[in-house]
This record gives sequence, structure tokens and C-alpha cells, in this order.
Amino acid sequence: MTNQEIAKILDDAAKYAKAVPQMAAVNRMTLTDAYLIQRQSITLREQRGEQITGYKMGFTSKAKMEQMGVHDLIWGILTDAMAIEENEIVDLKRWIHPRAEPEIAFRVSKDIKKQLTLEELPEYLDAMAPALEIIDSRYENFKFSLEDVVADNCSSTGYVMGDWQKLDREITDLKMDLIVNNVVVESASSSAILENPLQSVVELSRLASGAGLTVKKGHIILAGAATAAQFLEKEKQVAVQIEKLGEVGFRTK
Ligand code: OOG
Ligand code: MG
Repeated sequence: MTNQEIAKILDDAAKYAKAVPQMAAVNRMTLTDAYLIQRQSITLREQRGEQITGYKMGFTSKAKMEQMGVHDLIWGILTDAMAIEENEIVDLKRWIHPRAEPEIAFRVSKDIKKQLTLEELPEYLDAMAPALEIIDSRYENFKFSLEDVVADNCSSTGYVMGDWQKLDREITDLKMDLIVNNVVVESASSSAILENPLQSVVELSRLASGAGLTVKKGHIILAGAATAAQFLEKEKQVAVQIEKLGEVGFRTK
């Protein structure tokens, strides 16, 4: 299959919430192919009127790498169709086998076109917020290789963010809880994310600029989950609570 054909299959899988088999091995897909396919699948979304709202990093914590069996940083693209309002009631029929994970979001205040250092970040970011990411692999049984998951836009499917806050406090060791119906189901320190969630932004600046992309002013960046992700079930209240940052959640039906 061509990259374009694979992009279409993955886009349809997302559109119709129907899982497909993995495709990387049989098509001898390289990581370069995988990112091209990811980009082509985003072009299909753009042709339907979706707009890019930011980027997400993946496998930035050991918990995630171990849960998914993939050991490399990945990045994907977010669009406005993936945005979920705080406290929105989301119909799970939209998705195949969605999971939620606790994250921190950053807001970009100046175009990023090169690899940044941690020291340079305050010039490029102006806010942060507690966030939940909803991931929904388009592959059967939520199983994939590195190339497969990258081609599938790193399972990106939804995100919800709490109130934006100033970057005026230390965030290297904040307690992050994933809460379902008032019960903490996963918990970790923010240090689980590359020892410092801001390091995710450094890594994204390296990977995106290396791919010739600009992370634009106003874009959001999800730093990657601190804990393993949890499958979503119907009629639940799902929230993330982060020490010093607050909380945000949504409901399922
Ligand atoms: C891939 C996406 C990983 C994260 O935060 O680590 C990710 C997946 O687990 O399906 O979003
Ligand atoms: Mg994530």
C-alpha cells in the first residue's frame, strides 16, 4: 500500500470508529514514512475544515512506555475537532476503545522554529493548565509498533483543558491524580514526565523543528501522560487533579 492509502485507511478508521489491523510490518514502513502518513492523515482532516490547534508528546513517562510496550518519544498533531469542553458529556460511540490519561498543557506565546533549551522556554510559553488526553488507537486491541502508532497520529483523539495559569511556579514534583467517579485510579508525580514536564516542550521543539515545522503562537502542547491510561466506561465522571494547578474533567455516556 502507498503511504496515502494507509493515511486514508487510518483516517476512515477514526471517522467511523472502526478498528483496523496494524500495517507497518507488512508495508515495511519506516519511521519517516510513519510521520509522512501522520501528516497526510492531518491533511485529510484539514480538507474537512479542521484546524491544527497544537501538538502532543507521547511516551514521555516510564508508566506509558511500559503500558504500551513502545520505548521512544513520539509526537502527534491536535486539531480543533479533538477539543472537548470542561464538563462536556461525551458519547463514547464516537470512539473505538478510548482511554484517558492525566497531562499538563502548555500554551505557546511565540512561534517555535528551532530547538529550545529549558532556559529559553519562558520566552515561548505563557501559560499552563491541567489537562486530560483521550487516546483511541485505530488498531485492533489497542496494539501497535512504534511506526504504527506514529502513522496513527499517536492515537490522538481528544483533549480537555482546565483554566490557563501563569508559569510562575515550580512544576517538577506535583502530584497528579486521574480520578473516575471520585476515586483516584492512577497517581504519579509530574516528575514522571521526563523529570520535568517542560522538558517535553524542549523535545517537541527538537522534533518539530527537525521536521521543518513551526509550533505557532497560540498552539497548545500536551507534555505526555504521567501515568498509564485508563479505559473509559459509560456514565462516569473523569477528572485530573494536579497539585497547585487545579483540576478539569468531563463526563461520558
Ligand atoms: C500513544 C499515545 C501516547 C502519551 O501521553 O504518552 C501518549 C498511545 O498510548 O496510544 O499520548
Ligand atoms: Mg498522551
